Amino acid sequence: MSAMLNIAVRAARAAGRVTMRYFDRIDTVKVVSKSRNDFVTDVDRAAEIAIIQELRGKFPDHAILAEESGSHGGNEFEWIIDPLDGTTNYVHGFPQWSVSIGLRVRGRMELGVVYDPLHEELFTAERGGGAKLNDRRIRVSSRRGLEGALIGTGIPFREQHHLDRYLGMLKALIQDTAGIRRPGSAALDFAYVAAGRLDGFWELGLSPWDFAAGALLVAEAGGTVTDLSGGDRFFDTCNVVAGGLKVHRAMLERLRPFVDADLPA
Ligand code: 2AM
Ligand code: CA
Repeated sequence: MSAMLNIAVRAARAAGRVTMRYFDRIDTVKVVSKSRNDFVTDVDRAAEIAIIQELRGKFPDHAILAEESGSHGGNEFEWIIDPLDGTTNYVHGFPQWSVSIGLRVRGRMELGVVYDPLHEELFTAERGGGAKLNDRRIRVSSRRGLEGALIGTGIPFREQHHLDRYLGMLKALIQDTAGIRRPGSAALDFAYVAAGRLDGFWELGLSPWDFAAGALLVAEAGGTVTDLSGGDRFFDTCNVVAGGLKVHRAMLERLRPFVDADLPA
């Protein structure tokens, strides 16, 4: 493991300790609404501080983009951080949430860590080095199409002007697959695609910290990650489709009829 990945893992574990400390006494945690259906707690903030302290201590010149504290300027090395992905699950005691840390250098993802402290699962990837779960190599599923596929997604929760369009997509994929899951932590959904637990995943209107690390995990596990048109502009559109090559291709085909000028790819 490279020294940088090592430090990212240490930062993720520090955040994991913060989240675990409060998970079995959630009733003591104050929940604040950032916007409609978008929540933050002191746990999110404390976990983010733990990550930034760890990274800033080693890399004082690097830039940071973090969900709760925004953008901290720096050089061309940019850490993209979600200290607690799946806060809604977390505050309900629903055991599906994670810590996500990615490093982007001159616009290209170089490393990614998604950590699920509750299940003690650490997903890591470095560009060119493959993807791992707790130090064992993982690969996307080799399924050859949508038949029998298990697909993850996220239901639009904040802005719902694309809801009908999303429901059309959902219907198309429900009809052709073995099932759809909406676990609630996008970062972890990408990690599950990387590990072959989900054959594919799509969601509209994500934020970069939801997918930065996860997208690299999928790519390094042999999968494909694109925007809705099959291009690589998902950091701009924040609409993301991921999966093994064949499942991904079939998903794009089913989603295409719902993409037009109103919904950028
Ligand atoms: P968050 O907990 O870090 O905000 C995908 O649905 C992503 O949207 C999740 O990873 C989650 O990340 C975010 N999200 C924010 N509010 C949500 C909500 N009310 N329901 C589902 N997801 C939400
Ligand atoms: Ca978050």
